[in-house]
Amino acid sequence: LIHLIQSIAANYENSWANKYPNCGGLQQSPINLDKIERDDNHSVSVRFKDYDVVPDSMKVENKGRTVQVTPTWYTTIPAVVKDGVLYEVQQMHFHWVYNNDEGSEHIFEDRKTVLELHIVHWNPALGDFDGQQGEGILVVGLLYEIGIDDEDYSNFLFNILNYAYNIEEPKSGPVYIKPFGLESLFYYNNSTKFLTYIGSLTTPPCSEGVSWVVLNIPSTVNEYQMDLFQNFELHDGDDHNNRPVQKINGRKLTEVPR
Ligand code: 1SD
Ligand code: ZN
Repeated sequence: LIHLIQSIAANYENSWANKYPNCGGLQQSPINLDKIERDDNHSVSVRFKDYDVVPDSMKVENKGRTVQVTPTWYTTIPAVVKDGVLYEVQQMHFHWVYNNDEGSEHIFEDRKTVLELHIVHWNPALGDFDGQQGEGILVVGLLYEIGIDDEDYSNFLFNILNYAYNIEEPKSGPVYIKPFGLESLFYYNNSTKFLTYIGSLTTPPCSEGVSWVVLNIPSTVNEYQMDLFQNFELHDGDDHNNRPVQKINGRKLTEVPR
């Protein structure tokens, strides 16, 4: 029985396409960012707007499939402007695994890193966000690798993980944490480029038309923080919440200087 449960957990993403046809589509995420052809003929502009505005509240929940942080701003909502289109921050969440160091979703420079943060944005001109629309969603992806510098202890992950023990169970929370401006996510990150391509949500219904903006250099998480992530339990005893890389099918990536 244990084997059966383990194999169901290990294969949970394989059957998505039966129920959610998009998951078998041609523009899926994540991908191996090394293998996608660079498009040098077109340029893309990416600008972060009001990322320094501190939220009025910040809620953290174990959603069963991930740990999600939902900030609320009463007045100014931070956004990403891509090619003149505004996408406002909705929530952020993480992807990781329990048994090894390959918890990220995207592959870059030949490897998966230990953790990947997604900051999900929505274009409000298209109506209300229901979390499932592909077109109109922009996700900023930030990879984390294990690092040992002291700075780690002052970074935002520490804020989020401070109350981790309250939300270890799947579908638990929320806890409210001390709000921080999202700009601080990038304080110790030396990325020089944004890697942009069109893909999908990495969870069902895998809607396509999602704009991905991935930073080209990982941030760091320390072992202690990563242990706290690995104490969060996922639903159905899942041992990971990261999807394998998907076929590129002729898509191209545009590099944008940061
Ligand atoms: O996995 C998340 C999912 O939880 C939800 O946040 C969705 C947006 O509504 O986005 C996907 S993902 O593609 O950002 N991983
Ligand atoms: Zn995600």
